[in-house]
Amino acid sequence: MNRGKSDPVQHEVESFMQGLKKRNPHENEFHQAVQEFVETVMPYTLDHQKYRDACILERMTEPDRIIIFRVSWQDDEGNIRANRAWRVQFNNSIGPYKGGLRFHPTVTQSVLKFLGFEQCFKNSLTGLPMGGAKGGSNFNPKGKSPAEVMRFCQSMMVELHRHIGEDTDIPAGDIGVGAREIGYMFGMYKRLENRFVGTLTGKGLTFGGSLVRTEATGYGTVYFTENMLNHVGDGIEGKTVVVSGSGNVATYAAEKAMQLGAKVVSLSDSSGSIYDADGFTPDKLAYIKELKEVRRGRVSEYADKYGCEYLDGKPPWSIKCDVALPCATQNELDGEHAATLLKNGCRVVAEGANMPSTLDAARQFLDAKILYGPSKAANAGGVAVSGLEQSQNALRISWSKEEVDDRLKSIMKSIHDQCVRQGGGENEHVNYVKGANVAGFIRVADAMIAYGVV
Ligand code: NDP
Ligand code: 2IT
Repeated sequence: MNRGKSDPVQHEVESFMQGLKKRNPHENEFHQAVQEFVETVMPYTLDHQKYRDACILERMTEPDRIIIFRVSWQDDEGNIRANRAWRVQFNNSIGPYKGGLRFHPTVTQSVLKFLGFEQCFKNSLTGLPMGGAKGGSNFNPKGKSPAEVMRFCQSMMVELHRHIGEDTDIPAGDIGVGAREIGYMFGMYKRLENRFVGTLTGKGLTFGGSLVRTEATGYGTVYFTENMLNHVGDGIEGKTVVVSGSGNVATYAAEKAMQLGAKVVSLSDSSGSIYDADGFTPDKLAYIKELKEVRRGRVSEYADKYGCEYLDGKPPWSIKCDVALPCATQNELDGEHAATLLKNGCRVVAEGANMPSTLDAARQFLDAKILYGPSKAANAGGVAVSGLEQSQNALRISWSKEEVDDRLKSIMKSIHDQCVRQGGGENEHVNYVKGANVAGFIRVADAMIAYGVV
């Protein structure tokens, strides 16, 4: 990063990106994810000729396949509706395809390709045998009745079921897809296949779900944050934490940070942010979970009820904090937000969401040498426990909460240590972006080389 024009690495990155943009026009999110990746991995491949000889970066940025299909369904008034859905099966070199499904009006092929691409390296970092995939639809669940959501999920599965399987591709949740939607989709999958197998993860506890999967992404992000702080002789206890989002990842990140003694002062949704200077309590957090998950309301209702500050239409990055945990969506934190966070003394950023920081924001965090945990590493806890759910399903057993939580902690520690190995030395400042990208890359790339030209 920040290299001059004459730098051979910069030259390689630019010419690689030129080709990628030409092959994938208008896919800005995909370009962004690949740019961030190749900036750190290109130098490694220049030092290790075998990856260049095998054309690994060119092959790795081309998905194995993309399935695109129509989902027709009927709303409560009897109107016929049609949405578009995708499954991007990106790379299965180290295990069956694995990754979430997102239901949101902003879903496009570019968004799902960036998510599927990053998933390959995130899954690799977990050390579990999982390839990378992502899917979803531009269906907007907001304002839909439960019956409409059910009909959409069932119609989606009527097509999706032929492309997935417990040893082929195992979807899970993401934005707009939680326990309710996984239940509807698994019910239709089981009916169509007449088999009870763990082809989806994030299932309910009575039908093959794993304890701690619901909490795993948010908890994992905070375990990773604690690992980064411990590495420099510090800890999250007593720190002021700002969290964005108020969905699955955000609420459990807030919960774990509070359990470890931090003061969490904000959460947000797509309409605005709440700033509770006193900090949340378990009761206040329970109110937010019920508000967002059951009543599907807005966080502004919290501000009304508890009389705290509400930042209408704004993200929470202007709030003074030690630790920022972006847990809502991609590009929610731009260069201006990053400058404000740094100016206000924020020294730790860990990404619960996927690619929440723009390239400009990420560069500022790297230049300022703060503890910056990128999404591939920091939010891998969710898919890691999905992998553990698959193992439990295959063995037809269920592990206890403690057993799963201990495994989650040790996976997050191992991801942290891989980042330290590849992104710095024991006593140096760690570049976690470089560490996560290179460590994730090596496992996938070496498997691809072992297979020859396929
Ligand atoms: P949820 O649907 O549970 O919650 C999403 C939250 O983000 C909501 O508060 C939503 O607000 C907010 N949000 C969504 N889109 C926008 C937007 N365009 N602008 C501002 N806020 C927005 O999703 P999750 O918590 O599961 O996912 C959050 C992030 O974490 C995503 O980036 C996802 O890819 C990532 N992630 C999720 C994992 C999982 O296991 N679920 C695993 C790893 C990463 P509103 O209510 O207004 O829509
Ligand atoms: O982005 C992600 O890692 C997820 N949405 C979770 C994927 C999974 O398969 O559990």
